[in-house]
Amino acid sequence: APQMTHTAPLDLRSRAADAVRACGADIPSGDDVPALSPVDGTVLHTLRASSPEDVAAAIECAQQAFSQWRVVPAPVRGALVRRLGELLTEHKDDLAALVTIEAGKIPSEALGEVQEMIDVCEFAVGLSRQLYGRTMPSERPGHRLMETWHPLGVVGVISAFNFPVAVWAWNAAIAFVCGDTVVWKPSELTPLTALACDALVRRAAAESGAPDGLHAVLIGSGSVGGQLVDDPRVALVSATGSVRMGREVGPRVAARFGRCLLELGGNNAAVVTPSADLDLAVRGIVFAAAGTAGQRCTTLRRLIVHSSIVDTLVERVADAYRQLRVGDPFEDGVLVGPLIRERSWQAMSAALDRARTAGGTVVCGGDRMDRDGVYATPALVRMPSQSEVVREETFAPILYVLSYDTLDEAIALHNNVPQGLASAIFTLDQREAERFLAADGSDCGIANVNIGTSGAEIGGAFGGEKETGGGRESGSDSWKAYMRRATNTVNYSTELPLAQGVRFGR
Ligand code: UN1
Repeated sequence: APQMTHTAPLDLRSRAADAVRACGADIPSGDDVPALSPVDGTVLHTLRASSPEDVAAAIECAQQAFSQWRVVPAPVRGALVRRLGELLTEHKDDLAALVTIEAGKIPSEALGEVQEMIDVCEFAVGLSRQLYGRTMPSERPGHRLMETWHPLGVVGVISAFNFPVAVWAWNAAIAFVCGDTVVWKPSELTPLTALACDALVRRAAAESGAPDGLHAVLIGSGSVGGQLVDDPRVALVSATGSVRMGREVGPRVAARFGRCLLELGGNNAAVVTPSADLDLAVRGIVFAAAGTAGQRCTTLRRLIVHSSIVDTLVERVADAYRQLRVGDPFEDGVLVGPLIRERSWQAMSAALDRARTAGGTVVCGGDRMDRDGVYATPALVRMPSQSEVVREETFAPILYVLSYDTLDEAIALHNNVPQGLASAIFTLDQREAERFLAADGSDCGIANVNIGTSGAEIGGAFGGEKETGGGRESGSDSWKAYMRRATNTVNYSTELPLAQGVRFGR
C-alpha cells in the first residue's frame, strides 16, 4: 500500500478533483495507485488499478467497436475528432491545471500542451478527407492499379508522464480518423489527467454518434501495459518512454507480428557556430535545456560550441540560468517546476558526480532545494570530452557543454550518441546550416536551424532514429502507421494478360 507521508493541502487535492469532475470523469477509488503531485509530493487520490480482466475487457470492447467504426466514412469519423477538439478547448483550463498538478509543468507550458491536443484534432479533422492512396499506371491494357488505405484495428497507446496528454492526442486523434479504436495506458504518475481526457472522448463519441467502447483508459504500471503489448488483438502498439521500455516492447510486439511505433529517449544537441546570433541562441538554449525542468524527450542536453565563442556563450547561459526562478509552478514568474519524483534527483546527482569524475566542471546549478517536492536548479556543466555520462540520457535538467574547432568535428560529436531524436544548429552561415540538414549532417529525426531542439509543432512528423526507436507520430504522413495499405489491380478488359509478359498455356 502507498505511504501517505503528508496530508495533501486541500487546495491541490480539491483543485484536481474539481477539474476531473468538470471534465465529466469519475475517479475509480481503490488502494493500488497513488496519484501524487510533484508540486509538493503529496497524495491527491488513490486509485484502483485495472485488473487483467479489465484490460482484456477493454481490448474486447475496442475490438467490437472497431468492426463498426471502420465502416463509418472517414469524413464522418472526423466529426468525433472535431467535437473532441471543441471539448478540449472548452476544458482547456481544467486540463492544464491537471497537467500542472500531476506533471509539475508551469501553467504556460501546461496550456501549450492542451493546445497541442487541440491542434492535432484540427489536423486530424482535415486529414479525414485526405487519406490519399495513389493510382499507378498499369503495364497491362484495360487494367487499373491503385492502393487503398484501410483502418488497422485496436491501437494500444502507452504514454509517459512528461507529456501526459499531448502524446496521447497525437495518437488518438489520428487513430480515430483512420478508423481505429484506442486503448490507452497512461503513465501511472498522471492518471487523473488521463481519466479527464477519457471522459471527454466518451462525451464526444456519444454526441457525434460514434460507437461505445472506441476508447478506454487503463490505470496501472508496466504489467498493464505488458498485457496490451502481448495481446494479438492490439494491431499497433504506440509507445513513448525510455529506451529500456522500448527494448522490451519492440521484440514482444514483433514476436506476434504486431506493429510497433516507438518514441524513446533523446540526447539532443545544438551546435553553435562562430556566426551565430548569440542573443537568440541563448534564449533558444535556455528554453530547450531548462524548460519543463529538463524533462522533455526533446530537451537540449548537449551544447557543441566553437572554441572561439565557448567561454562567452557559457558565461551568458550561466547568467540566464542564475536568473531562472525554480519553484512551485503555480507561482508567478516561476519558469522551472519540480522533477517528477525522488528517483529523478538521484539520477541527476549521480550523473553530476560522474561528470565531475570525468573531468567536468559544474558552472552553475545542480543543487537540490530544501522544500517539499523535488526541486533542483538546472545544471550547466563543461566537459573536456563526450564521456560516457554525456552519451546517456538523464531525464533531468543537465546541459553539458563541449567545444569544437571544425564543423566536421562538431557533426561527428553530435552524431556520436546512441539516440537520434532532436537537433539544432545556431548559425547565420547558410553553408553551415545546409550542411547540418544534409545527408551527412545531423542524423536525427528532427533537425532545426536557429531554434532549440524542443517545442515542435504538430504539423511535422515527430520522432527519431537509432535508439529513439524510428517511429513517427503526429503530422505529415504519420497517419500511414495507423492504417493498412491494400494494393488493388482491377481488370476491366475482356482479356487476361499476365504481368511481366508471362504466358501460361494458350
Ligand atoms: C515528448 O517529450 O515526449 O517537441 C514530446 C516538443 C513537444 C513534444 C515533446 N511538442 O518538445
